[in-house]
Amino acid sequence: MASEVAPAARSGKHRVANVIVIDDSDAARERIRGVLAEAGLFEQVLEARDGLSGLRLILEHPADAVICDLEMPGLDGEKLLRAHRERLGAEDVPFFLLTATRDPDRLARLLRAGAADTITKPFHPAELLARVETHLRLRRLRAELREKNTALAKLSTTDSLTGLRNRRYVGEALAIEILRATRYGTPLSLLMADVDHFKHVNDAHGHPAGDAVLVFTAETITRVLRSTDIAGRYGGEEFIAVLPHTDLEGAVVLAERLRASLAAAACVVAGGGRISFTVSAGVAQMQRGDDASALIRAADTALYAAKSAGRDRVECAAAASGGVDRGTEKTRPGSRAGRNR
Ligand code: GH3
Ligand code: MG
Ligand code: MG
Ligand code: MG
Repeated sequence: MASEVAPAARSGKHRVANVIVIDDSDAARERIRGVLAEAGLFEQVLEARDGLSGLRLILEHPADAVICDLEMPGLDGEKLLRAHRERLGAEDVPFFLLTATRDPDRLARLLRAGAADTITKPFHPAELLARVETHLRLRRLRAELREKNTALAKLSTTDSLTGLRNRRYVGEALAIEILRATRYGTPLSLLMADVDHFKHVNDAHGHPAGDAVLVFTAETITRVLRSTDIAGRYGGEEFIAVLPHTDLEGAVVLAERLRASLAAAACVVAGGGRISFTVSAGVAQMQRGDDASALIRAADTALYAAKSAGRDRVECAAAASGGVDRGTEKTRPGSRAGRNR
């Protein structure tokens, strides 16, 4: 049994989708419907005249509020309340119980069971509305709070210029991926890339053009990497990517693809100018016993080797022999650089 509430509903300030009204008294339901329609709180009123069809409504229709009679033959309001509490996604939906009882213990039990409020029968329209509105307002505020928290969490883990993850996020993700790789014995690699002579880009084309190059680099990184890789801006013109399930060889292929892609492309900046630039990259594979900073250090050493060897190239930290030493190996014409620990 469903009834559209119109046209009074259209005037509601904060209308939400629907409310379920369950009462074995036709007169009571009619009165509630009238009060709700007058206030225009809901788009739709779904009604049930007994506990069983009320239960079906509760389980089948996601509601924004439930107003339910406590005393009904068969399934009473308390049983429906408990069923509603268990419905997935209903945790935040206010459930009101209408009751003639004044027994404080009973009322307390209903509130403890999760009722948003109890409303004494025979109810006064203004009181019913005030209680319902209060809980709808609280629900709306909670939803806003959740949204703001999500936005804040995103903000606090995102680099505002490039939209990539920031250093803090990647650092934490790396620590988790190291634990995972250690636990499951899967390879894990880390890539560090740095724009070559970036200071010159800023000097020659201006800071906004430099920013555009950073955004362009970030977009290329996102395109080249797998969706399971975790890429971030490490600082200034330095980028980092955590590569789960990737050994050194795979990481070199990826880094080389990134390097070649950027070397071949040009970044178009405001005014139509095109800026060609290159990056150097260092990659390292996690060795037994590596923590996040050891792995970052290894990739950074390889990056430094790529810079010393002339830039626009990829270098990798050599796999450790016996877990003691890890040098770097060239992948394009370049130099060897050692890393001892
Ligand atoms: P190398 O090839 O050795 O990496 O030289 P480089 O010029 O790229 O490196 P250097 O560390 O000397 O300079 C990095 C420059 O990056 C200096 C700094 O002003 C610039 N920079 C850092 N963050 C930003 C940013 O957000 N936007 C812009 N446009 N420039 C930035
Ligand atoms: Mg009744
Ligand atoms: Mg640089
Ligand atoms: Mg740098």
